[in-house]
Amino acid sequence: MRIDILTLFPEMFAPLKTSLLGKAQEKNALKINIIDIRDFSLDKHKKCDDYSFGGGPGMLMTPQPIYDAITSIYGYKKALKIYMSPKGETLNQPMVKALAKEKHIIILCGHYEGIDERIIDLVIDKEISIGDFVLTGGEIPAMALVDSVSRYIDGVLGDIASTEDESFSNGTLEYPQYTRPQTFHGLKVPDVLLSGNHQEVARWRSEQSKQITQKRRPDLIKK
Ligand code: 4FV
Repeated sequence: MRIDILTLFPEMFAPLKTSLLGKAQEKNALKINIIDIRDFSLDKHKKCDDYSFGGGPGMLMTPQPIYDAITSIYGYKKALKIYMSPKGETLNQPMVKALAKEKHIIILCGHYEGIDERIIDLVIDKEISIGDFVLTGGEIPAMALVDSVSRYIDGVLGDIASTEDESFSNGTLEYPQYTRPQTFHGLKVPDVLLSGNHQEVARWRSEQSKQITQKRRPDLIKK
């Protein structure tokens, strides 16, 4: 998969160069390209924001630098063009799984009060939100989307099976997990997990998932 990210703050994306995502890029399992929108501003001072027509607090990102940046990307017409916004569809695991099937994704990060609406009319296919709260910019939401989607790309996770038996993989929350030592501060690992009886372990885990999901997220069970 190829991912192009448009931002006024390219330095914020260092996290994507570390750990699993960093390694995946080194072995070309994933191509992430960060584009500085300011490079496309035709303003003599490279200005990329201005006041809102009709008044109101804060600044808005101007359309020209964004439009020229997006349309400068090779294949942008065929790519899925996403704007991270609190007004978008809320990201969840089924959506992440669907996005992972895309060949080319372009993500636009807003900042300040947001962007000129005409960019959404002209070049955006989908608005996505990471939750009902407001951030200072779309950069952290974009990283959350890239990280979650990348887990479904071959060559990113050590074992793609990790995506099969985890929270939300089957609409429930994940069961508790333990590793060595068997006793920690007096707390013992449940005996069933030390029994070697895989059937019993699977039954215990499924029962735990049901109970935890019922207690913490009954909405998932209804769904
Ligand atoms: C956001 C969210 C979000 C709104 C104005 C950036 C901010 C500022 N994006 N899910 N929640 N964006 O709060 O995606 O430009």
